[in-house]
Amino acid sequence: MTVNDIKHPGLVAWINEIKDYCTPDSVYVLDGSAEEYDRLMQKAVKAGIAIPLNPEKKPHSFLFRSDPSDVARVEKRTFIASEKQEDAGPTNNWVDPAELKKTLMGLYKGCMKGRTMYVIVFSMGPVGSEFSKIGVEITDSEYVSCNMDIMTRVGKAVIEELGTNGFFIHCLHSVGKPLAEGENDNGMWPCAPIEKKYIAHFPETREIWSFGSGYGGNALLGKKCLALRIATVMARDEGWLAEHMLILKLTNPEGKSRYVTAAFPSACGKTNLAMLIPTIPGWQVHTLSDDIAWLRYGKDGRLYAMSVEAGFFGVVPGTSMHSNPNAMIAAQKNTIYTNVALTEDKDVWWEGIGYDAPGKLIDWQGNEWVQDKTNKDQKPSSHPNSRFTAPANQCPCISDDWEDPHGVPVSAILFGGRRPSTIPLVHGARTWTHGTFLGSIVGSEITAAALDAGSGIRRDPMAMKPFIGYNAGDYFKHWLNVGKAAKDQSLLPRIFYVNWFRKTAEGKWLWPGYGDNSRVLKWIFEVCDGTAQTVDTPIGIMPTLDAIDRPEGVTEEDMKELLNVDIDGWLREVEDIRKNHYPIFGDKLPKELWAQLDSLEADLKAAKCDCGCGCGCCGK
Ligand code: TSX
Ligand code: MN
Repeated sequence: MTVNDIKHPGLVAWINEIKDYCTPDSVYVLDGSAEEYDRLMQKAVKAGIAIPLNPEKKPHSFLFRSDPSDVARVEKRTFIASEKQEDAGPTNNWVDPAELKKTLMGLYKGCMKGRTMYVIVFSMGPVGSEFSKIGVEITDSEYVSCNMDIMTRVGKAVIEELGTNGFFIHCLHSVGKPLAEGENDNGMWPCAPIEKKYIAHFPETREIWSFGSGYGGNALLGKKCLALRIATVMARDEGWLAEHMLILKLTNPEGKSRYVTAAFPSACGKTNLAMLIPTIPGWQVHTLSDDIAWLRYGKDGRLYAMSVEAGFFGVVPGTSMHSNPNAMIAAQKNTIYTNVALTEDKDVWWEGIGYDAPGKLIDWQGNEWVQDKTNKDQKPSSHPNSRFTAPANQCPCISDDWEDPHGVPVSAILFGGRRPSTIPLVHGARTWTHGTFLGSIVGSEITAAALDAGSGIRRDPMAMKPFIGYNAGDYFKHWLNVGKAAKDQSLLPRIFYVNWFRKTAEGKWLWPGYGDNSRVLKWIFEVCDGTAQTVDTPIGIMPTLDAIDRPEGVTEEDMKELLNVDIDGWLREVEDIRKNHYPIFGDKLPKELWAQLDSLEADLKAAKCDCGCGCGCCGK
């Protein structure tokens, strides 16, 4: 399509403005068709940056290898350029918007020379849903265009939905590598050096300007930039929640379903949980989202979650027919692989795929690579942040209602992190405010390599620390406000804190995880039904010792450990939150959360109190 096919004068004017400034060789508007995808992909193949995979192994799939400087989101080059610094808050890099625009205008001038400028009109959420948001990404990257085609709804239907004066979020992107006359990428992933990379957000004007990176969340602007950072700001203003959450449907043997959302920091297996295969007979899990959920109240007063993406951009290493067969099948065809190893017969391979490397490989940097199992320090063949981009509808366990324009009513919200000690397998909040407190303290242990002076826990509130587009203290306040806005508190989702990652003192996993997590989901389902066996503890509600069926290999002693309330451990936790975590947010930290911390501490001390009356007054 061309600009002439667009009937939205505001959009046409913006396209022309960017074209005149960035001076691409041509302008092309995506219609979202399959032929178009193939054409763009062929262009990338011709430029030597995409490799077609063996159609007998991975039909209609391609491998890209990025530049080693461009392999992940770069938080230190990510900016929230709000008018006031306070509105970016303590968790974001702030720059004055006028100053940042000036800097970026310097970089954007002529930056698309020698390239095609693509106009991607996309919808986050099903086309036509009143809760969806339309964005327009202008980019000079075929890789970005093809990934956006999979990850979002793109093209004609969205352009129609936008009409002649619909609102859209302006998303400008360039890889920052203009080409000389007759030059092409010639096998080199285009990007700019790190100090010229900018992932800039202008929350007041709902704009995203990204420069210099072609990778993932830096460049596929619908995902982290729009559906989280800009959407959190819109959600605050409009009274809803944009969250880093998977959505799953849990069905019991009687056929009754409940919807669960879950937010975990990275490397906790969100995609695996979203696509879990229960080990308990008769229970089923279906997937609606593995990464992002937008939540708002329905007319019936319940909180509804809508899936906003159309694909999965999943971490590859560790994905196997054992850990996540549904993801393996989803990524078997029509998939873009980035930074994994290539086999001699043009299939892909990676660490943790579940079988040995077949012969000589080409690693993610393009070098020959032969597996050496005697060398523990061998560099991996696939980058640890290598990815698959696969259409959601290829997932065998995709939920039939994943595109419901109203979303689905949520029964439970899960928070979790990687915590080898202290945090039990599962505990539940008593109220929405208590649940907001649990979300605010989420964190994972820091691996030895990153251990600094701190407590050894990296806090990542609601798994949203890098994705809150405004002041994180105000974000907590907004969470509390959403709870208060419920027309009936009993209709609110129940909030839980789960921890699949408990270890013994000897470092052995206490819980088998994966499909056996369905046992925890079952208890949560029963809590929502009001039929679960629960006990009240100082930290919230918990299962009784026999409320959760033990998986094979988990002894009663293990279960006691998994469900133990470690009073001293929790008191250390309280201290860490009080000294190291909550002060980060200063005056913006809502009083209600400080009060939650105080009452948790009091309840823990009362439980420790051995004067016999349980009052905590003896101060022991
Ligand atoms: O995704 C994981 N989940 C959630 C699954 C639905 N992982 C992988 C995390 C990195 C992405 C897990 N790892 C989980 C888990 O529940 N649990 C663990 C830890 C663990 C690893 C191996 C074993 C047990 C626990 N067992 C053996 O190795 C035999
Ligand atoms: Mn994510």
